[in-house]
Amino acid sequence: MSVEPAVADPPRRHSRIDYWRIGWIWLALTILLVLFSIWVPTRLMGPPASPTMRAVESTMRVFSIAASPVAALVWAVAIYSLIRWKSKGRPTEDGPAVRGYGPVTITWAAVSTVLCVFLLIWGLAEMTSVTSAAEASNPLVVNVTGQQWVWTFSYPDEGNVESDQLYLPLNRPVVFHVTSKDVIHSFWVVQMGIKVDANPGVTTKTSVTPDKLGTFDVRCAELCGLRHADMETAAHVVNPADFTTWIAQNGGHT
Ligand SMILES: [Cu+2]
Repeated sequence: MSVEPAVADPPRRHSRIDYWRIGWIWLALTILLVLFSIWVPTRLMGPPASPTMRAVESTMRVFSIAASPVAALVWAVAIYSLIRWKSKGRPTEDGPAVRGYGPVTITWAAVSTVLCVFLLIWGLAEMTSVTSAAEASNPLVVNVTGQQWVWTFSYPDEGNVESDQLYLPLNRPVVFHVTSKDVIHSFWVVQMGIKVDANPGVTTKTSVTPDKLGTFDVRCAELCGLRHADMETAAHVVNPADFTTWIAQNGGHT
């Protein structure tokens, strides 16, 4: 019985990692992502139509900015590695192994902790202010019912007027009582910054004070079947006098 001679591994060329280059890529990406965070995400939903939406936008902006250097670091290492160790054909060796290094681990854990605590405190404070602002006295109650694939709104304190478009008076707090007739939907008034699940057999609540005249988007934000994408309607914010007129025209009273 013959023993195969052991084949020695080819000598490894341990290429050095150029930390400065990674640093420059990180810095450039961080700047790009911060600029993106400031200008892009909040503009995708149109001008805000409530204090809630303004609070949501500032939270989106702050969270995106805080996440930018972290995302940029991951991308910088990935981009550097792709370029530095790119291989044509079958690779014959791996890149240099990165093993545990105390200071990096400690820095990483400390920065993550500070970021998480900051986001938690900011998030809780914003959530509290948005909720308390919307729970003002004398709110208009609107019952919202989702079903495949339409929204129905009714006004229980105004003679149960019913409509497939949402009408709201300017600057009056509104409380939405949301439910569904079939599957789970999600009631989303885009430019007002409110979104809540519509569950069959359950009533969920959300509230907002619209502070801008105009027509805004109501959408379903939960995949609910074939025509989910068409499940949208309009929210009209009108002057209080016009709202009273609209209620009266539809057989109700304020
Ligand atoms: Cu849907």
